[in-house]
Amino acid sequence: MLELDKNYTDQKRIFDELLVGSGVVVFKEVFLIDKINEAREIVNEFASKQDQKETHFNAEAEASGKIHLQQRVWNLFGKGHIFSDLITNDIIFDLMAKFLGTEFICGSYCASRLLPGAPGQEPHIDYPYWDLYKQETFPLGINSSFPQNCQATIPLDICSEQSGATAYYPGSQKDLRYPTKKDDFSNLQQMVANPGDLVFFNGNCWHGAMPNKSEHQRAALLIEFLPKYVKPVEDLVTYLDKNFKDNCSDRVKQLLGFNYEYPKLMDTSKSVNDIGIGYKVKN
Ligand SMILES: O=C(O)CCC(=O)C(=O)O
Ligand SMILES: [Fe+2]
Repeated sequence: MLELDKNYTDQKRIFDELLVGSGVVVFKEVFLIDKINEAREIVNEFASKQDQKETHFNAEAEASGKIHLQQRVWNLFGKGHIFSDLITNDIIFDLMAKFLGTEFICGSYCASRLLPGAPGQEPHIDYPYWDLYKQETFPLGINSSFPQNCQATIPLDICSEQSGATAYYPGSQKDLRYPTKKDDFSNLQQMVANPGDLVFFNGNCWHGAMPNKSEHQRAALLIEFLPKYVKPVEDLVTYLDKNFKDNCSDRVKQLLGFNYEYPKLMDTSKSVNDIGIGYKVKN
């Protein structure tokens, strides 16, 4: 895991780490603690009061009757302005614009809260390949030669080995494959980080929440970033009211996919032809 401060200059080193290095980069002390605490309070409020929500990679927790210790709060854009504030951070926009293209979007924005005793998740890869175990539903020759995902984690509590910091298997992102029980996980590391830090990892890197063996909760914001053309896992838009959609910042509009108009109802679309370099030349 490459550890940097927020005044990094070498983007190439970061992208190499994500693509062909360990797969994980952590920036230390990016966010003000007051802002993290504001987000944490809202997450805790929802997680404590809401019914158990859909979650994933939790077969073991479910089988052992401990699923209630692994909580999710979804659709964070609509749960407080602080979430728009955190996700539009300059480091995120600087790096993701290069890594996934300038019109990159957000595919999911949730919180993952592990209460003491939570058993953790099965090792997995993230969207758009998270059901890659159904290999026949994916294209021939699929590979990890370029990124179609980047995950960001913003710890709200101390993510330590003890409290269940996300585990990862360094370098596993290079070979796009869903991990199996036969794989050797002896080299597992954990994304140890503190509130205020910002973690990026390649979603092809085998990873998963670890058991929370501490006495305190371990909550983190989990963000999925995607290139503009990948269908997101979470419907982030329907949840939001008109007021939010009209008044959110340009960065949030981009993250919600408003800048990329497809799929479009071509049959009723006004006849404006602007696709192709021929039109670019004319303008
Ligand atoms: O909560 C965590 O530590 C990781 C969660 C995760 O990887 C996922 O839900 O896909
Ligand atoms: Fe994951």
